[in-house]
Amino acid sequence: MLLAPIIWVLTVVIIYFFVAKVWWFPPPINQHGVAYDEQFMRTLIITGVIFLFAQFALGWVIMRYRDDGRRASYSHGNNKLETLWTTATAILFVGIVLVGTKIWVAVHLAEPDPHAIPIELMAKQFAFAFRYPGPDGKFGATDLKLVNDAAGNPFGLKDNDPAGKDDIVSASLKVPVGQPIKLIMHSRDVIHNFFVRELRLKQDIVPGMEIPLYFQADQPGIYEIPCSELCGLGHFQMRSTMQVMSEADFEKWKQEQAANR
Ligand SMILES: [Cu+2]
Repeated sequence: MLLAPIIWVLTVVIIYFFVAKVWWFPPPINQHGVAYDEQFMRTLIITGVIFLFAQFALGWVIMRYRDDGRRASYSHGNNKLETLWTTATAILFVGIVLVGTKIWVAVHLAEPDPHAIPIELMAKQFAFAFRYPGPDGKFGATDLKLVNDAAGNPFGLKDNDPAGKDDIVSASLKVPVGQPIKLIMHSRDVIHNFFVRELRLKQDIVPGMEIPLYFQADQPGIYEIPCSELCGLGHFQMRSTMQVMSEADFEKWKQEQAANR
């Protein structure tokens, strides 16, 4: 008898935490993030309403059919009802997926912007490194044998390549606000993952592959980049930051970095 009201109260408490947004994401900082959140809310409302009805029905069944001395009766079930709710669920969930796929496609399969600013990312146990082509706009050649973290050369830049002379290597990601970015991702050892909550983006970085990720950040600030693939003992401390800065600050930062080389 008590189980039914416990289930109902728990249901209401759980729904309250979602409606009041007690634990919620940080606000999105681009158009993709807004679209992503809208899709998340649509899914949450649909599944939330079903959850509410299912839990109240569960409590009602517990109350209605509790042991009160009556003889139990056997039921074969109802094929019509089974077919109905299975079909309705299938249509609903495939529908949600189809709507959501559009948002995924816009990030991962859309025509890339040819003017996107290229930035290289090298992930390794347990750090991220970023490389900018410098004022000449060209990435210098690299050689795996030259990779040397202690000497500040995580990419293995070749000293004798003039295109690499002005390359900028940074432990944190700096991007100009409102500009399309092309992040070219590599891993030196195991699978890592690039994740920025505020961008609503998450992409695995797979060794042996060059994975491009296009995005844009429209809100200046500093955002965390935690590695989101369990990549070894030091995984918990593998993180960097993304600083979204004004165009002028970004140019100034690049010049300073180039001057320090
Ligand atoms: Cu990692």
